[in-house]
Amino acid sequence: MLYPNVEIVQRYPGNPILTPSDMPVAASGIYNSGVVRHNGRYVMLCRVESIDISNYFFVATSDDGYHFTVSPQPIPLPQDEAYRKYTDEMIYDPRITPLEGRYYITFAAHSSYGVRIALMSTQDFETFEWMGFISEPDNRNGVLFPEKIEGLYARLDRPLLQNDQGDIWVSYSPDLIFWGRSECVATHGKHGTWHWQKIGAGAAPIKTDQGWLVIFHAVHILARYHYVYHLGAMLLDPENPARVIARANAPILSPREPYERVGLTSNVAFTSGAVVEDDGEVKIYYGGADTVQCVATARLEDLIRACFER
Ligand code: BMA
Repeated sequence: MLYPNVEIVQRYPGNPILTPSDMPVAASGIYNSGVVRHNGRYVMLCRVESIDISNYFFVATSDDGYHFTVSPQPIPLPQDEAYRKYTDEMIYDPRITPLEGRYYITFAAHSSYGVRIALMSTQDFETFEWMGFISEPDNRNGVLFPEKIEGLYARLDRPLLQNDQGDIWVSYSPDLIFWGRSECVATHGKHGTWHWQKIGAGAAPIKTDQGWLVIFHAVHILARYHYVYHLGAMLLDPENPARVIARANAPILSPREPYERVGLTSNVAFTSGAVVEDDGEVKIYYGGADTVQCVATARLEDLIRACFER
């Protein structure tokens, strides 16, 4: 099918907005960051990979959502054996959900046991409460909904299938620790499509009058080995997020600019944060090529329309 040559999502001309050289430490890459608005400012939680390939989360703040200042020290994380056991290879893809007056941060924790979803919370991005691991292996791309649904907390996640494939699922919890009633929400596409290999939710689902808007990443494989990460959009039923109301048939953004195409991993646009402004503009934060942090904007109504028309 042919689509009109119209950009629904527009890249910020000043991209990338953060690079390894903006970091207070020697870094090889800044990956996909979670972003929220807090006390009138933008707060970003950046995954920074140090030159010795260890991972840290740094807070960065901004008045306008484009120019960020990175804190000199990474945020404190637990140091005990129970934490280290499941995180000793990598921590990554922090996503932030404002919920009941706190910010809940989900991230992927990688170890020889596989990858699990970890949870912590904060009120001020200065002190953090560690809440534990909330999935078995192999599951990641976990993100909480910003409110309870039918009396329960809800999250999207992405259990891994064989051959590194994966679909988006939803689970529910009475207390954010014990999760169940899991259902598959959306599957990866047929062989040969842009979402053929795997899909995973990005920023916290955005509540709209047409349902939950989910901006997700989707992967296809090029020339047998090369993964290409696109951004897509779908709308979920407000009361039953296991039901997809509409899903865009084509990506809303694909790697095109040099900062998305060339880096530690080529051809990656991967989102884990979005901010909706009062005037209906959505700032979509995404990592470029596993090396730099970027931002793009879209109109909320265009993203919703893309779910039905694109
Ligand atoms: C995914 C995650 C992301 C990364 C992407 C592309 O599996 O690890 O952090 O950006 O791969 O390498």
